Parts: sequence; C-alpha cells; structure tokens
Amino acid sequence: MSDVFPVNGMDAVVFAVGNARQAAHYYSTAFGMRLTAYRGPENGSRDEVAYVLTSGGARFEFRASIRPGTDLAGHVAEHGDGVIDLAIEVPDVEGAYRHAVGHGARGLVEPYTLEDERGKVVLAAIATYGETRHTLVDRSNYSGAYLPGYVPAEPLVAPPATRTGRLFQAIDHCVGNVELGRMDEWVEFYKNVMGFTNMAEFVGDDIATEYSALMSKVVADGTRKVKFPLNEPAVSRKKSQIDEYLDFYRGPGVQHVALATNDILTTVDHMRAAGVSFLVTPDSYYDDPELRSRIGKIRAPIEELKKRGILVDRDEDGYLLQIFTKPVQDRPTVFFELIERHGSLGFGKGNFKALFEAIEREQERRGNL
Ligand code: TYF
Ligand code: FE
Repeated sequence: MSDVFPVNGMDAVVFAVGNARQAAHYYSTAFGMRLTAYRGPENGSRDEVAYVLTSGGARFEFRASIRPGTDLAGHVAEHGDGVIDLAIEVPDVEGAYRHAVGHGARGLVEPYTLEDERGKVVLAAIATYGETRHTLVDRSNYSGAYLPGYVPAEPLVAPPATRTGRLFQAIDHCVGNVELGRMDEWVEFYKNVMGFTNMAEFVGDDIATEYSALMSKVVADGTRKVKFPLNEPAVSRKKSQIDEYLDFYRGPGVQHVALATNDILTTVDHMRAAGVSFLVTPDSYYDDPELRSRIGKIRAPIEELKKRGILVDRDEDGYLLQIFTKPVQDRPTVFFELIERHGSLGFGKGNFKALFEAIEREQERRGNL
C-alpha cells in the first residue's frame, strides 16, 4: 500500500519562550543539548531571537520576542512558555501540504522555498490542536546549520567532565492535550490529514473512571517514526490533570515530549545532578511481587531503577524503561519523558496507575486537585 503522506521523522520541536537565551542555557546544562544555530538582530532578525539546540537526531528551537506586540510575545503572554510547532520532515512538502488541506487541514503557510549559499529548504505549515502547528520541512537539499537566516553557533557551555556522551538521541513521541470530548476528532484529523493510524495503546473509559481522569489514544505514521498520543480529560471524582493543563495553558497544546535514550540510568543521574526534578515513584512500586514477575529479566537491577524512580513495563514485543520530569516552566503545563526501549513499541500502559497517582500528588501540592 502506498503511503499517502510519507514522513522522514520529526524535524524539530519549536518552543515559544519568554527568554530564549536562558532557555538555551537550561537545555544545554540540564538536558545536555548543544547549541548549533542562532538567529537574532545581529543577523537581520529585528523582532525575534531563536536558539537551535540538538542532541543526536533531536532538535529543539527556542524562540523569543524582543519587542512587545509580536505574535510570539502574545503567545507567551497567553500560554506561558510552550510548544508552538511540531515540525515534521517530509520528502515532498508540496504534495504533503496539498494532501493535508485537501483532507480538512487548515493551511497556515503555503509552500515556499528559503535559499542561501548552503542550498534550499522547502517549508509549509498547517494548523493542529489549539494554537499549535505542524511545519512541513524538506531539508534534503540543504547543508546549513538549520535554515537560511540562521547562523551556525558554538555550544553555550562545555559539557561537564563527568559526561561523555549525549543524554538522548531522538524524539520518541509528542503528546497533545485537547478539550473534553475532542480526542476522537483529533484522532480522525491525523488519520484523514496525514494518513496516520491508531496504535493499539489507549486509555479507555474503564481506566479513566478508575484512576487516570484522562482518555488517551495514539496515532502514528506508517513507519512509526512520528508518534502522537492525544489526551482528553475524563470526568471523574477528581480534577483531571488534563484540565489543570488546559486551565494553565489556556487551551489545547503539547503536554509532553518523550526523549529516547540508550542509557536512562546515566541520563537521569546527569539531569538530576543538573537540577531537573522528576516525579517520585513510591518504593511499593518496586516491591510489588506482581511487578517483578511481570517484567521478567531486564538489563539493570531493579534496585538501580528504584534508586532513581524509573518505571518499567513489558508487553509482547519487549520492555521499556521510562521516567517523567515535573513541569519545566512556571505553569504546570509542559513536561518531558525519558524512554529507553528494548523492543516494546508501547507507551508504558502497565505504569499508568503509578504514573497518574504520582502526577496527582504533584497536582495536589499545587492546590489544583
Ligand atoms: O505518552 C504516553 O502515553 C505515556 C503515558 O498525561 C502518559 O507517556 C499519558 C498521559 C499522561 C502522561 C503520561
Ligand atoms: Fe509519553
């Protein structure tokens, strides 16, 4: 079967922030990322600065307005720091854009080409949930640092001597929170507009009413390189963590970005030493004999996971290790996940109970439960 919307993978996660220079510093020190490109008033960008950081194949861009009254300044005032763009690399921007708008997507930017001495990049953009967009990017004919208009940049800080490799190498999945009752519409959007399909993993009514206070489904492209879980709040006895997000973000948006690592133990140690806070997993999680028999043999002793609060889940294809940060900005909105996969294509379904309880403990501390 031919793919109606071929994708190469995630191109970048673009954040709108109040202070991009400080964000770039945080993601350099705490996430071990490397500054690679910059755009600002020194090179012709009058209103905005942008810092591009990478870690292996993962790319983040942090944009900030340096004047009032810009769209970017308005976005930050309304939503706080957050994700404005989940950019996707595609082999054919024109074809992808036409397919998307022909199947119900709202076009934001028609296909256009940017050029400089390093080649050319084709871009277009469509709207998704809330004020989030998907820029479609073809950079196959470009060898510059990021995009025309950006200059190459040197790392902001030298990595600590104790760190030898990168802390993560790819974006595993990006999760969106949408309004109550809208999840299935957005699943249909990704099916129709991008030809994505539903993955098996979901949080349905049964789990929602029992403890999660959310419903969730996952859509992915045919190659599973781009995976987008979608959450909506569920009506339950407590205020949903999704409602807390929607209140503070003031609408739908990106909830978490999962980062793939080959060595979650080392990554957590570095990030924690650099001041990143993770959700706490109670000891009882590890001492449960049912967990021990369910997960079988894994690459690290359970004690090492327990020390760090790392969760483990197994399914028919293999297992995964995962952990979640607390929100990384002032508002209780965006957070990160670290994930180390060993065969499993899932999202940690077996951890949902422990995870959602940990999230609710934080919600309660913030007075939002
Ligand atoms: O992406 C996922 O589906 C997992 C689990 O609010 C999850 O990381 C789902 C919802 C949520 C937090 C984590
Ligand atoms: Fe996740």
